[in-house]
Amino acid sequence: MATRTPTLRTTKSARLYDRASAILPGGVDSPVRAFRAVGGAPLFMRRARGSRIEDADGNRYIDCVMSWGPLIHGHAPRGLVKALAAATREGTSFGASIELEVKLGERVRRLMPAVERVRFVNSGTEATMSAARVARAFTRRDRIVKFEGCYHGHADGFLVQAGSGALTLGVPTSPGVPDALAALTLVARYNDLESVDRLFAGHTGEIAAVIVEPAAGNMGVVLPEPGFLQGLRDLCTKHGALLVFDEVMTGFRVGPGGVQGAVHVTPDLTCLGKIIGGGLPCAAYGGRRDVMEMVAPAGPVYQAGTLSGNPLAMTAGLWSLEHLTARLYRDLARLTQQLVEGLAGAAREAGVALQVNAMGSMVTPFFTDRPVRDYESATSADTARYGAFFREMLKRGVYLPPSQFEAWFLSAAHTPRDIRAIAAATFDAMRAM
Ligand code: HOZ
Repeated sequence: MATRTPTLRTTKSARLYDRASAILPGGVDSPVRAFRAVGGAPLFMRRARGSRIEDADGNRYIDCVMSWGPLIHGHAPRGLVKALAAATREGTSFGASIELEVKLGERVRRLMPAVERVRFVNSGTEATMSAARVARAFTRRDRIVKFEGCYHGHADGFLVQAGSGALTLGVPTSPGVPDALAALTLVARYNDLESVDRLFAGHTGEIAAVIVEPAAGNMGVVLPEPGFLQGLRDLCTKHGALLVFDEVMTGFRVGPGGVQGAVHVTPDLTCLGKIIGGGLPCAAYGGRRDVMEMVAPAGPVYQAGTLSGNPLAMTAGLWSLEHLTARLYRDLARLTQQLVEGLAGAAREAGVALQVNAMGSMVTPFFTDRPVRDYESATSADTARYGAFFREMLKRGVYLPPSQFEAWFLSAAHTPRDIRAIAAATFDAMRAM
């Protein structure tokens, strides 16, 4: 695809945003959508298919956001749409148990054997919040260790030095989180086992769990260094704390078994979201049988949900997991490699300092000349440059995450041609910035 002339008419999006701002706080339902970190008026989308998304004004883009990760098969794959239409005819919600929950649960356990028992919920936030409660009840301890720049949804205890939208908006520790609760969250440095060791040493017998994105996606993509995850496993075992992998982003994304399957480190609990719902609201937490048996009604830890295990979400999730093949991951790995090389090559030619991090089909180009391995190096990136890049790419028909501190996602619907177009647009955009 030739890169297009850089003009963009967004009159309808602008009008919708005006209306939205009079009813929704900040005009959006999730902060990153407001484009505050990249400037320019936010887009309203109206339809998407395959690797393409179309805004309210009819502009079409190659989509590198892909709904932030769930759409590993692309937008609206025919089979999924058909399965959902059939499921809808049978009823949209029962608030009662259905066979699909059992099927999806069994499928999750096949792909991720550490998930011996699973509970379906509606969002990643619910999954991590519930996992923390279970870990506290199981260990009878209150403190949780998280990592600077990791994001585990917006429950109170996790909005401490958080990544994703919280970092983008400059509120990594949000007002409204009571000090008493924030004090129970201890913060360590990603890829720094000593910082975790120090926390265990300073809080003997108090730490219920260490929660980590085993490959971080919410400060942009940051990879675990060799030995980091195994080191966390060993420290947790030594100190009687639970290891919780937040694989909301990476689960079924970096491989069928998530990061845990790729690096052979077994967490006690795993949080899942995104792909597990195939684009519908669905998430889950699960893990060791003895720990999960704490969850009501098997045990005393209360957690419930009217729409948990919803038939449409289960249908989409099951379809999505049933279509994960070795070939899909091979193709995605090739496309990702092509994208990494395309971005790096374009930056080199344009004389722009860029570090490209990638795992599975998640990619982040950081505008910095330093290798990015933790929060401190991620935040050394030039966010103003990313904003300019984002706006130039939009004009050239490529829709990127409207923040430096997010992952780009590829899907089975992207083609080598799409990637060539993204690389060509990158070169043009960098020259125009
Ligand atoms: N939590 C998602 C991944 N970082 C982004 C979605 C959002 O904040 O709207």
